[in-house]
Amino acid sequence: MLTEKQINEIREHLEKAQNPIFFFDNDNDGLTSYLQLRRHIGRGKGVPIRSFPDLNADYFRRVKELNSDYVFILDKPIVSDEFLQQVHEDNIPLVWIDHHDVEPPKQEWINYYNPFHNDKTSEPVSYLCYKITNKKEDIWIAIIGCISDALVPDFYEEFQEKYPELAKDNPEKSPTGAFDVLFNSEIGKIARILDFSLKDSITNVVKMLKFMSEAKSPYDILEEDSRTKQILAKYYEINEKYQSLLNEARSQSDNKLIFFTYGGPFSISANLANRIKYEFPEKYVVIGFKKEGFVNISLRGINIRTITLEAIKDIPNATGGGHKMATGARMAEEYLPQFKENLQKLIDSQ
Ligand SMILES: [Mn+2]
Repeated sequence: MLTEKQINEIREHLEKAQNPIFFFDNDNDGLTSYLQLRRHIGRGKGVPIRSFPDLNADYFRRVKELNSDYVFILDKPIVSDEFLQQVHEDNIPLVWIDHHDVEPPKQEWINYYNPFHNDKTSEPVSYLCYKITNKKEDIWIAIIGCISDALVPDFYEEFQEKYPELAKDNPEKSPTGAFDVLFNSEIGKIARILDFSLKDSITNVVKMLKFMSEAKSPYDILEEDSRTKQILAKYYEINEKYQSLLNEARSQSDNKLIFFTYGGPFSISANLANRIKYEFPEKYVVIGFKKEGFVNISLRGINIRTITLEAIKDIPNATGGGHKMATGARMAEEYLPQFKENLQKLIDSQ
């Protein structure tokens, strides 16, 4: 966890920021972290990071365009040196909050916060943001981020008291429990609606962010009106694809390793991987999204961080990393068979 001192420092940065820009990881943890901070101070612009593996230098353009006086980076483990250098040259304060198992940046001017470097814990950034803002009316937003990142937080019961019909009773305080909520409750459905809405066009994402920065309750999202029409349409569209991809991935379940790749207009690998892992907890799950000669891969399983790093070792230009039980990797598509073979060997020797 972050220390009280660190949390106070972040609060002070937020108060000082008059026109901040928030770059956030393009998933529910990133999104709900941004939403909580934005709703807390009532100002600032949010930009989901779609570059992988790092926040690349092109994004600095947005800092200029918006004339930002503060840069926040949420839930993104890697940021390009070029981006950092440009922020530094323009003398803009940078606050970077992350929870991944990575080395801290060397530059002393960066205000870097990561619970992992305090006590090896890795609470989702949305959890940290809830502790920073302390905004009870946004508890549902924090819950969406936490369950999407495999945590049943200490404020779950409070959420359940407030929204009993959206919650699932007494989930175990484990990743399985979090996914039990994610896949078997109304708040889980709302989480998927938001997650899928991040896959929409930039124009529609901007509209969604505006809507979400003003939404009064989780019910606003379920109710179809002019503001939610596109969000729900996107949800139905992606959900159909999601269900059919799930069926394809399930059909590989007689192996210890479920290895499944697909292509198409959007990636929903993390979501697919979480769902398949939830259904087959004893298996290793590897889901790859193929695009333009490259493949982005989500991996789940025991010791998967070690396994992932080992399996990409002899693959040219492959990148990968993440958490103990959940990682991501990227490589050229031609190396997929080799990668699969490496994984199979490592898993067999577990
Ligand atoms: Mn994330």
